[in-house]
Amino acid sequence: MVIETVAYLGLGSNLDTPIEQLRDARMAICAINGIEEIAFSSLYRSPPMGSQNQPDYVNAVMAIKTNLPPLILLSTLQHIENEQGRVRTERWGARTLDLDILLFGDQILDFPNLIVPHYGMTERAFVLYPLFEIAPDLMIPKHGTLAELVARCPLDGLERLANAT
Ligand code: ROI
Repeated sequence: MVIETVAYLGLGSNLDTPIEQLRDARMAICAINGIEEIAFSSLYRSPPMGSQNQPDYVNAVMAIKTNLPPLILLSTLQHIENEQGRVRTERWGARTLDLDILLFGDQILDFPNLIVPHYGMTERAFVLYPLFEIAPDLMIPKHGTLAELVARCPLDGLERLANAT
């Protein structure tokens, strides 16, 4: 039996033409056997969280259907990050491409290298608003409705860019 799970991924970049990084990442993710895209949010520009001494980010959220187990999905995404020449200068510093598993079905996962729901997602405008755009009725395990989290989260300078498609 093949178990299909709907997962939500966060994409972010602030180096090396971020819009292209996200577009290439989307194509690479869609090309993986066992992953099917369900939805892709608009692109959003956001001021950096963490060190202010870095360019603005471009962020988006993608919904996928997958039959990959979570840790295989994680290593697949890490491979794509590395393939796209990921530069990561410091913790909370600039990066070429960041791919995060935000949600994996309604599962709560606590592996040493993978915590789901993603630890920072519930208070980050650049995750919550794009997610709300593609899945307004979502429940976040341990945190309640996405709508409530969005209502409590200031925009923090987040700006919607042109449609990704
Ligand atoms: N800040 C923004 N705005 N967007 C990100 O994707 C992002 N990613 C990060 C840190 C450095 C925390 N700041 C960010 O990893």
